Amino acid sequence: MKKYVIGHKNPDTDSVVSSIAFSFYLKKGGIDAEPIIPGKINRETEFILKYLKVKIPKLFKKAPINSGFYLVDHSGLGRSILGMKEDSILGVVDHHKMGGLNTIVPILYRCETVGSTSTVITKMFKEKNWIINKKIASLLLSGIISDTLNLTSVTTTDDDRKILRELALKSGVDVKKFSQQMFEAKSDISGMGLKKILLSDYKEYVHNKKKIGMGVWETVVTEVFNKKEEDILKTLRKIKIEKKLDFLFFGLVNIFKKNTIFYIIDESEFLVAKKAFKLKNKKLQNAILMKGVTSRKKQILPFILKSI
Ligand SMILES: [Mn+2]
Repeated sequence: MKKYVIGHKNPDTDSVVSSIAFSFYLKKGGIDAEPIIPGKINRETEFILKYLKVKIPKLFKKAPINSGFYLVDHSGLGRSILGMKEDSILGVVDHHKMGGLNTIVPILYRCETVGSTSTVITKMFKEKNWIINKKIASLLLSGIISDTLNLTSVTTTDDDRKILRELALKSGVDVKKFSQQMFEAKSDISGMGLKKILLSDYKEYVHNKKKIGMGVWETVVTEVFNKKEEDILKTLRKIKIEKKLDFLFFGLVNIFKKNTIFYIIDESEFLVAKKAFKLKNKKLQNAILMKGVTSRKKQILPFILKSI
């Protein structure tokens, strides 16, 4: 049986570099598993792979049949590639809330409350006393920088800080300079339509039988969105209908200023957000500035789900 390592849909840097690094880890343990991606990589990941001269994993639109899968950076079918089946999952390495996986046999399941899957994978290498080569160290370092916004997100733990330091020594990468270049690459929207931006880092959740969509766009340049509020709201309302959602939210995250503009498209979303974030306004506000908020996973999603 052919084996693969795969991250979540709308792949971000952590999910792509984790796939590559974990396949390397498995190989050390005698398991052949090819890293693949379930969608096109974003511009940050593109910059990293090009810079490190690492080839982009093969893209699949649907899970290849008669295969086994190691899921990284996600754990449930909802976040996984189309056609994924529970009984073809061989293992999970993750740092998200549980994705509702139900397997028929015991599988490798490693989930930790750290800032990135790359952190978990580095720990797994260390536990085995396996040497991490320069290239893999650079990839894992990129995953930590990307997910924790260079250790500034509230999701950052002491493990992330310690491991990033170790990986920087191993790889020889100048973290400050490299992260700056990563964030600039991530912020490049040239040639991208608004809809593509809104759906670039988009996730769906089912909670209390409601279907919730939530996208974020992490950037160092928010000015280009300043006069686009109406367009953003209009496009989001279209997406909500297209995807048959009960609620749709979008957050524009400013990596340097450490804040998020949270877009609220209609009354129903406003009611949820009002309760979630204890907003004082009685009347619908279409965009709220959330200071100090940069993490969907920890600072937005749990409150929205609770409120729903
Ligand atoms: Mn991640």
